Amino acid sequence: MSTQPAADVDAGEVDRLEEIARRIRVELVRAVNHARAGHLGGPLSAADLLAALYFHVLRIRPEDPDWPDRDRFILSKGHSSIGLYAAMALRGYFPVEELMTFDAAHSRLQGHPDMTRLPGLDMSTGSLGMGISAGMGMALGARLTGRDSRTYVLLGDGECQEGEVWEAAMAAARHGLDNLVAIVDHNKLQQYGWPGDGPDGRIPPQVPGELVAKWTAFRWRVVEVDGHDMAAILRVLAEAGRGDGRPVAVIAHTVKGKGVSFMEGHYFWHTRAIKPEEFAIAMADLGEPLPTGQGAPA
Ligand SMILES: Cc1ncc(C[n+]2csc(CCOP(=O)(O)OP(=O)(O)O)c2C)c(N)n1
Repeated sequence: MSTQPAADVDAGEVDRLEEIARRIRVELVRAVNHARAGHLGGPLSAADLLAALYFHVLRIRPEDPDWPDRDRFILSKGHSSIGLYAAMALRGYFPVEELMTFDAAHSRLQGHPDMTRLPGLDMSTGSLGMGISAGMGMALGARLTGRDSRTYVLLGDGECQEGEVWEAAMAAARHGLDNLVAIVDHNKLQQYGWPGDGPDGRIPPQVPGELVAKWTAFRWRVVEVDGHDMAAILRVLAEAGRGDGRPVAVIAHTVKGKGVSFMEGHYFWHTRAIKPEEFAIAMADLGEPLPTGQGAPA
């Protein structure tokens, strides 16, 4: 649940988006369970951000995905594709049932986003670090063509270890791209990490405060937000991208595996096949208990 919505955020809209985020989580866990493969921890940590973006922030037309004046969205942490697909399906880009084709050889819904297959994707991603460079180019392109279009890029905190992220960050600041918004899903875990004294016995990708310091040093405007507090997310994104001559970095504090009790905060749920009894618990956690006898624990 979110904290008390501020006066500037409509409480009904917050409730609507929280329910959509819950549905995104349900659909993505179902699809990964069905595929017997795929990522879970990262898509679950990003679900609230994706709900806010696809159902409130982005100016998009699912029925006209190539609309030239649309806002652009790039899932730079492309391994979280199933979260993006769930948001897109619920928003009307394609039938929700198609999510069950996730990761199949001939599906449009590949393990990593493929813009040559699925209309509505602005970029193919999966090789970490590249999405923000493409987003920088799109933001520059919007300015050169005089379009009032913003570009939003969702990155992982582990991904921020890639040097290319900082090349793009430096160039975006140099060009004063205040139509560019980078959102970092700061769940403090990556794929395996390194054993150590941190969350889940791992060294986190950054020390506390490091991302704020680094994006600030690269001359971006930086805001921090609880990435599971819908009202706070809406407030922050309402201001981002309407800038003061600087690109904006939103550091969203999140929990890997958010919403599924036994996945929360555990790096090994980055990607793992779900057992039937685990699937039943996950669905119950997400408010969609399975009918008795369908994988329910004894
Ligand atoms: C260039 C590159 N190196 C390695 C990988 C393999 N890989 C996929 S996800 C991942 C961890 C990413 O961690 P983070 O960005 O924190 O993602 P999240 O925790 O949000 O899932 C790695 C190393 C990759 N996709 N691309």
